[in-house]
Amino acid sequence: MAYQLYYWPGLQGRGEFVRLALEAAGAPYTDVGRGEAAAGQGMPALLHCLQDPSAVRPPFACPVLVDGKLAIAQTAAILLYLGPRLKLVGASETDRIWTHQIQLTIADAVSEAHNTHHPVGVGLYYEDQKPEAAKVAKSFRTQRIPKFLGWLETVLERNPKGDKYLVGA
Ligand SMILES: N[C@@H](CCC(=O)N[C@@H](CS)C(=O)NCC(=O)O)C(=O)O
Repeated sequence: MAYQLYYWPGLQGRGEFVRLALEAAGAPYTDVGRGEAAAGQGMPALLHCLQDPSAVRPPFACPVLVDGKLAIAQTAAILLYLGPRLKLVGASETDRIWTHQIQLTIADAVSEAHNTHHPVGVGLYYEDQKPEAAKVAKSFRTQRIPKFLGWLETVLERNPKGDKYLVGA
């Protein structure tokens, strides 16, 4: 059965991390938020997924991946689930947990990038926090991006199986 991805239509955002994995593996999936409401998809379906009052384990935010009866939120958790199923990660626990560490670090970078535009409040408009955003953006550019990218370069260089992939061959 095809996977269902629930993510905001019109932006790549964190949904893209899940799309990239599904696309790389050629896995069948429906990008529900980008579908037509008339076909039971689009925004109504997305909002239902996020706000379904009958969900015992409701997601906090999207992306959400649905596989049959299982609904998983949190990008890194979704990729932890998909990795072995799509054969995008090594079979050993060591490889899988290392890959997960890398993904969580990338998620930290994404969060910090988002924070550069919303340093005072996530719920406030960027226009209302421009001076603070400029300060945070400067330290993000000069300190944090180099640290994240430098670490990823090191991971590539130290991969014993070559520098094409972060983990394994
Ligand atoms: N840590 C979560 C963050 C999820 C998240 O912040 N999703 C955004 C879109 S990229 C959202 O819909 N946020 C709504 C909210 O936080 O209220 C993940 O990596 O999936």
